Amino acid sequence: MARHLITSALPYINGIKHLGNMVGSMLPADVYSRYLRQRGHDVLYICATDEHGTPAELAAKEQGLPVAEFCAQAHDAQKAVYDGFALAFDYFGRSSSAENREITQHFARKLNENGFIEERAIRQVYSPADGRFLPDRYVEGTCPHCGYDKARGDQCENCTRVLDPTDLINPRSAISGSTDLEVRETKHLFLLQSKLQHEVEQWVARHEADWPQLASSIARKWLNEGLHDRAITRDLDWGVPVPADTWPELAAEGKVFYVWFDAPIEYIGATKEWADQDPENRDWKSWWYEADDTVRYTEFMAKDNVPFHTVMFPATELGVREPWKKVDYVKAFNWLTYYGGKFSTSQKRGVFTDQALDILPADYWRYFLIANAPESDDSSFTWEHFTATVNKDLADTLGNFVNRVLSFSRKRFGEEVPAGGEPGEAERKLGEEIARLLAEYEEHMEALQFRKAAATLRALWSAGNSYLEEKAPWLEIKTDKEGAALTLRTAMNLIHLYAVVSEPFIPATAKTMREAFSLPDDTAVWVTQDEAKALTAVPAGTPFTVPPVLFAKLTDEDLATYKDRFGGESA
Ligand code: B3M
Ligand code: ZN
Repeated sequence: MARHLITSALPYINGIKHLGNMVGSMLPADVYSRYLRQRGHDVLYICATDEHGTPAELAAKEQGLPVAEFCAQAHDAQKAVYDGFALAFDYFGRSSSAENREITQHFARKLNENGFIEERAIRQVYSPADGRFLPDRYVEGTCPHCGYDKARGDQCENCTRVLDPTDLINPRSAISGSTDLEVRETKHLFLLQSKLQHEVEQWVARHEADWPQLASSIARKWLNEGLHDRAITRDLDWGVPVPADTWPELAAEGKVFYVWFDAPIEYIGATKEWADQDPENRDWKSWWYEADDTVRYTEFMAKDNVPFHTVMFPATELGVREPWKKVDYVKAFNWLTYYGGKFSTSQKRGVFTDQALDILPADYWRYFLIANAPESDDSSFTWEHFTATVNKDLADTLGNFVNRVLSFSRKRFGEEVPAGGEPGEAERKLGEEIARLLAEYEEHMEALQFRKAAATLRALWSAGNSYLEEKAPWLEIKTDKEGAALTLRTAMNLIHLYAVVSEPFIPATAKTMREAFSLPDDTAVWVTQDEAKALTAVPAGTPFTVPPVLFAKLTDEDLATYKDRFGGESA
């Protein structure tokens, strides 16, 4: 048994996330966490809302709310959606917490003591019309690299390059739209990443062979371009304040840390929040500080976040010169597109997570998204693909199997699992096949190959269908009642096995399947190879009920409605 620390990229507070965000971070982290818990590991899955920075201030402004109030509401709104998706976080925190403030300030003091922070006077965009400095997203303009005309001062959404507001061509204020901008001098703290380049390189070199190629290639690219010293403070009202004991002048000017400085620290902060909420979790530090080899730390994120997690946050952690746990495995994702185009929060294109749950229960989305996760490449969401997958895999292959077997058995044998004769060649073959697929499924899950795992899960469901077609109990019963009973008992055991092993993907449906059987003591958390071969966990005589249809078949009319509501093509 190992201890698994798992984090998924912290969703920005500025709005409800779309399906692309969900599939690239929180959902696969949840599937993985659930799987590891079922396999008996000690898992701590931590996430939080990322609440600082200009996106939060701008979103609050748009809603006419004070930032703190906006964030509190937006946090609850996001949390409700994640509950709806059945994301089983151990804790879902807030980067604006007191815990994060404390740890972020501690990190900054330590970096300073160790010579990795320097105060520098820099030139910043100032807007006389707005009466303030305009950091990051407060400035918009044309990207100097790709020419995209809605680039923001911190990063170009189009080419993903990290920018400085003064880089933008034709800059304008995102608050007032004013183009009357000037550049003024002001003091900020710089993290001297260039001094840490060598150490980060060595650290990456020790780990990259284990990482997926997408993560290591991005880390390499950043290291090859060289680590630059970066301003880690901003002129904003909302953020972790620069500690006055160390930088009295900057603190008096109201400077706060840059959101990307405190956001990854919130992985630690949220763990402390978790501990502060419940005295039973007091050992929080053992996950992070001087953590021994039994703690394996896995991070989930989309590819635009990879540089921050493979290079910059490790640089921060290294520079602190304290034994904070660093990531072991970086699971990075490409983009999920909407009909080949971009999902876009700012342009409201695609399907948002709250809308998705309005349409259909979480399990439909969880399965479809993971089965089509953009792992080795971008993948495209289309309503055609979604409805076809739901109908084929969920409604036919799994749902129909479950209902057919249980209803037929009830009709012919009553409300208890029938006994039937001794298993024969068909059952032996089936058991072998199920055991083989289960081993394959475990292998893919352990390798964090989610698409392959989903495909194998589907193959497990299919194997049940093939068995049923081969034995055809509805014909068998006419000549060999005992044989039909055996077939049905075996099929019911498959249903129970599906309930156990499908749980990471479709937890609600898994629960329904499991609860169809009144087993006196159903504590099975996983299925061993021997159990998979035997298929006898549900013995004859077990009372059962027939659950309502597990997955509704989506009609052409449904498809037309979805396309009509969300647009069937990318813009
Ligand atoms: N909030 C960016 C994003 O949501 C950022 C991730 C922070 S992870 C520490 O894509
Ligand atoms: Zn660009």
